[in-house]
Amino acid sequence: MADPAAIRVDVITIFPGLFEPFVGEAMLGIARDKGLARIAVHDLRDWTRDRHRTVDDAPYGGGPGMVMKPEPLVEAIEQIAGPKGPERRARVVLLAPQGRRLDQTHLEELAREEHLVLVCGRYEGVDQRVVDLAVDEEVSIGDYVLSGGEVPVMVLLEGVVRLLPGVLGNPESVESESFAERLLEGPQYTRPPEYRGLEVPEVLRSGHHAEVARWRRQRAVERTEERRPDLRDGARGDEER
Ligand code: 9D3
Repeated sequence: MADPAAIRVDVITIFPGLFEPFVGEAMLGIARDKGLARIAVHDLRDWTRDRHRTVDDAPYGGGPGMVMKPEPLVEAIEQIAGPKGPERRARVVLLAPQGRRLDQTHLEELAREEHLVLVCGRYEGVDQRVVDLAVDEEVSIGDYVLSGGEVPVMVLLEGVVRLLPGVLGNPESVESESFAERLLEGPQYTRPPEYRGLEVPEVLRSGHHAEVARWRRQRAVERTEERRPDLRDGARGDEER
């Protein structure tokens, strides 16, 4: 049952409870039940030694908020992933606003790893020595401000798990994605054919497969042009700037 090729994922967080319903959810639950992914969530406070289980402290140089202190994080990461260096078999990813922006290509790369360790930052950030000593890469999910790395880890995890071979029933829906990256999906309809005066376009009900394909293509190009001209420009990896 337990596929030896199964990806192993460890999450380090001060809010392990947030992940409980999430990892049991549809796709992640299926991946786990099928033995395709082994997901463990760890409470960072288990690596503290003081009575108050302290994980943060005031920033050197002053400023607002708190910074995650280095000892619990470095010790947790090293225990789970081993020391940083060529011997390490795991890829340690810190979710942080200053990280590289996540995209589909990056998810595909992460889905090929045998072991991911996903570290959730909180407060104003983590002590730089954690990054220097124990983290392999920093990843952001986009240019907007959240309160911590927990939701970004869930985004990354869901994006990775659905790419694992055997998770989705139809590999076709994964395959069409390199295409989908460059073109937004056009409008979609299901029954009834008329709803509150709004009709499903005639061509979709016509049964002319070639015409349907042409119509869908046109709507997709139109919508991409309007909403995401950056996708048409192609040039992956150097969007904006
Ligand atoms: C005022 C400077 N802020 C950095 C842009 C401080 C700051 C904001 C938000 C520090 C930490 C956070 C918490 N966010 C994350 O940990 C985070 C995040 C995000 O906020 N947006 C997109 N991706 C990510 S990944 C981790």
